[in-house]
Amino acid sequence: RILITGALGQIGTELTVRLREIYGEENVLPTDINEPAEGPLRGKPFKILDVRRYNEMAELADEFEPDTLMHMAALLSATCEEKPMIAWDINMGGLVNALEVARKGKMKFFTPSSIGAFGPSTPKKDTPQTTIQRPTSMYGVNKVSGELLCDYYHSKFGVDTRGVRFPGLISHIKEPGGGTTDYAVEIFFEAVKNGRYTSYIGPGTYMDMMFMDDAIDAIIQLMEADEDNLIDRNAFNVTAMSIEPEAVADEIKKHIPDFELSYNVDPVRQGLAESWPDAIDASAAKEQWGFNPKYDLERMTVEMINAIKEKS
Ligand code: VAH
Repeated sequence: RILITGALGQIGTELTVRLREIYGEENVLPTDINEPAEGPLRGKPFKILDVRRYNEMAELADEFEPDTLMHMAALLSATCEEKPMIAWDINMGGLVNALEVARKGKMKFFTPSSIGAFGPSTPKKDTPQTTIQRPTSMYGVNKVSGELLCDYYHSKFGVDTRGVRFPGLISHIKEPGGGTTDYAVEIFFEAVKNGRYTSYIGPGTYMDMMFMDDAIDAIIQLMEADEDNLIDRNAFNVTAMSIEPEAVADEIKKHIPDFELSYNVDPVRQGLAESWPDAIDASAAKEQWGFNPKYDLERMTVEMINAIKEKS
């Protein structure tokens, strides 16, 4: 039985749907700070939970008795720069509450880190699994701290904590909010709707990205992996592609020839993007639990454009 926080988020929404398909609806309890007003979770079992409230989370766990806690609730990078103290409260307060609930309930635990856990002094190409991590953003501080805290709960208390460093995730079911990589989602929706997009990330700004189906597959694979094989357990680099706005535009033009890309760079999110790696090395995830993404830019573009056209 799986308790999920942040189930209305970009990852949480699709993770909940997939987990219910695999383990049965009655074995998955999605929670978030609001009720689902629309989308695939509407009208199905759901609980309101603010992860900053430890007692409410503990009571929910006592009632539902999960054996696994998937902690997906967090503010993303750009929002964290706007509200750094609220970000600390939610991202770190929420995480320590979730780890405490998992420890006391002897639950298996998952929470995602991010390429945002790296900083300007990290090697930008083929970024190793273990390397310098001096991020210069509140989000990055949260993610590095989170990785270390999850390692601590494993070594100190024996909690089976697991996690990956996600790249930018691209999806059409639930759009992200407040991220730096969100341009790579917006560009597809705008291309289908208006035939043009103004990117807040500048040309030639490479970042790692992955289609959401590959991200959900990765979570399931990691959680089902043999614990004895996991060396890096809480922070596996995972990625499917390293792209920049022009590359996405060129791929979109194969389907929408008149598509036009322009730029209006946002210094805050451009600064975040430039502080992150261009292309990370995912060999540890491949070796330790068989990470194997299926979507490259070409296949993802077909999927995104077809799905968005169907919705409109
Ligand atoms: C963000 N999508 O942009 C998130 C992600 C790699 C970045 O963590 O903040």
